[in-house]
Amino acid sequence: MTTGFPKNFMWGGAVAANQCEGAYLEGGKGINATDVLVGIIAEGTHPSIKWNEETKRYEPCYNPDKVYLSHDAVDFYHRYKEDLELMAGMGFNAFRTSISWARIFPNGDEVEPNEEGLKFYDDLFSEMRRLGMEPVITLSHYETPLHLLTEYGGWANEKMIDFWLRYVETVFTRYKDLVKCWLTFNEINNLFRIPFAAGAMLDINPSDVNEPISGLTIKQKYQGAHYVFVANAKTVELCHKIIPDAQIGCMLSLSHIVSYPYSCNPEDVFGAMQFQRNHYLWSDVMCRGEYPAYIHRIWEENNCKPIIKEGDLEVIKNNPCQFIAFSYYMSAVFKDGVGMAAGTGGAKGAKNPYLTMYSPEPWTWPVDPKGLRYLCNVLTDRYRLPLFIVENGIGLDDQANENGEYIDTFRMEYIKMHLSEIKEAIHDGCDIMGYLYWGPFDIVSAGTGEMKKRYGFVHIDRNNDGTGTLKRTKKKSYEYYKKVIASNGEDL
Ligand code: P53
Repeated sequence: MTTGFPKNFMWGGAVAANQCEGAYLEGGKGINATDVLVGIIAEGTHPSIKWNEETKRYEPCYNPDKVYLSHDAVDFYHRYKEDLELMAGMGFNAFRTSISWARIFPNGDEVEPNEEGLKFYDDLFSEMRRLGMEPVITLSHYETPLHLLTEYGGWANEKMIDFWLRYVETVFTRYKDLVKCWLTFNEINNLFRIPFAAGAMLDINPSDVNEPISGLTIKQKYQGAHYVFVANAKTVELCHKIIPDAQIGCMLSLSHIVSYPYSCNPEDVFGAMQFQRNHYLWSDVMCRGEYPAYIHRIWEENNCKPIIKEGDLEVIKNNPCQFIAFSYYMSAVFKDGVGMAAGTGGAKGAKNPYLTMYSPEPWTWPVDPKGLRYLCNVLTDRYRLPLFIVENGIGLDDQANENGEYIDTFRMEYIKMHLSEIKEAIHDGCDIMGYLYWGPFDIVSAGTGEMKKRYGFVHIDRNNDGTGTLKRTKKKSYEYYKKVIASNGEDL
């Protein structure tokens, strides 16, 4: 029985290329899906694209009244050495970021990769290693080249599998000595909810050109999901072939699994289970290697069974993920007849009377540390696989006091409460690989596209209107997290 954090526990933080790098047109990079969004939830169904009657294609068309903060973000592209030094100062032994696919294949369908993009990540990953951090690399964090959506319809099209595998083979081969821990698709269980970004899908023959996403049918979405499952399995296979000593996992947004029945009314209990299954589906397929029993009725009743080619199920069966990486921010409740959404942009639906809503309006969400222990336990019961918490954190509107200090007390409390429950989960028998705090330096919010909603231990001077010096300043939580890591989680 293990009590306390294991010796080889991975301590660190996580970001995504599109939320921190900026330099969105530098180094030969192409436009990707998130470049034409202000925020994923805020603008999810209205990307900044316009239909061109002549070419019969969508093209980027930025709204002059909006600020696309991700285009410059916090300039990690040029300042990563300074930022990684700061992270090393807290004792990080792991750091998660993503490769922006459009830096490697700007349009996604080229045969030859962009050397400048490859070189950037060579330098970045080498710097992480030099500082003693294990690179944990997400292959796709909402960064699909836009051209693959506008030209092919993205994952609604089977051709995506080959474009994806060319990209994956390129980066596995290039970074095989530097990167030994890979994540496939970030929060892929958001594909249905956020089809443009998380699903990288677009209707290329729209009936209404002003609604490029809402035209997607449920059938197209399940077909896209199937292509993603095949691609995921083939990625796992390639990883084992090219980097035999690497580990590869799936990545899911699992606040959703912690959707408690609102009451003991069987309608609430059964409804909560059905809701959770929308999210379990992804790990059931990617980790157990087969479609679960409950999917067949869903396919039949919604007439949305995907075309499954000969050999697909075998590939999926033979190449399960080795661990489950996930994000966890909050919990939710399922009440029969009440719509719900657990989201970092602000929780909707029935409220849990036992939990307090934290973080400022409009992003309030119910903080639920014990929900994380619950989640680790249900995942362990269901899969018996190692778990990797690769996102957890709190977005606050941090303001400097009169001395220019950021005293982010609630962030420290939030971390302490969650780490205490992780410790309990380890004691319960869960195999937990590590804890990566989300946004260890301030970055652009994925959900709402703001800078104002900050997660960092390091403040970065950039504002919602795009102004700011980009100066980096440690907050109080910086010293706290440093102490936690130095004590291997004993001193919370
Ligand atoms: P922010 C919702 C929408 C988009 C991304 O979220 C999300 C979620 C939560 O399920 O998930 C992750 O920035 C995501 C990160 C993101 C983080 O949540 O909206 O993987 O990219 O930044 C926090 O506050």
